[in-house]
Amino acid sequence: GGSDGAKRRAGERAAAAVEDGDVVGLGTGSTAAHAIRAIGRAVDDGLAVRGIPTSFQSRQLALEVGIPISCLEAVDGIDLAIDGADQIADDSDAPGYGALLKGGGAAHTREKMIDSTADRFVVVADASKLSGVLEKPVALEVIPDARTIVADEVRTMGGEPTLRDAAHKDGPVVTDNGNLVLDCAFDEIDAPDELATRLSSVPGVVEHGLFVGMADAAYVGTDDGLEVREY
Ligand code: DER
Repeated sequence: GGSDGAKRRAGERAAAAVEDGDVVGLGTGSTAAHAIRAIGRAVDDGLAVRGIPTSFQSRQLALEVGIPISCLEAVDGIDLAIDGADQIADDSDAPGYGALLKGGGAAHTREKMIDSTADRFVVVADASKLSGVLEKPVALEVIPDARTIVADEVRTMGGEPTLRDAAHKDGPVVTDNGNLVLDCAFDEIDAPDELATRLSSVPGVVEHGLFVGMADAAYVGTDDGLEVREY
């Protein structure tokens, strides 16, 4: 969903904040891709940066557009991470304001590693991602053998787990880390921090898609402009 123009405005606004010498976390998905392409153009114009990809897809795109890439072990921290989201909690009166649901691209494990360690993490999205409360399914990356015990545990928590099927491959989606994805519907998530803590403690769960208290800002593309949120 969301217009490509809105996604492009969001991605390019985030890319404009990249400074010479920065180590930049390169997010996954179609909105972050606009930021990656814009950074590639800045590199062509002489900007010196190193990119840390969050997925095979973002690494492939970074190579395509000429961003020098590195890895977490080879850098001393990340200055700015730019990443997309599937939903952004946008009720400024709610405790979960600025919480994100991520994982639509099954890349949230590496995304969270990089987004969480960055000095500044900005989300790029179109306005369709804004929601008063997070209410989309929570993506869990799970160890393949653990999918049934994790699904059972999710059900006891009131969630409804669904193994994510691949679109162009028989069988389930397999992540960059060789694991499976359970999409867990919890209806409205009024206390994202509590659910995040509970999901993290389930044996067999590698990572969940709740990013609570992590985003420093959001650049949200609208039909005719851009909205900025600072958290
Ligand atoms: O997987 C993710 O969390 C991605 O950021 C992704 O879901 C956002 O995708 P989009 O920018 O293509 O909507």
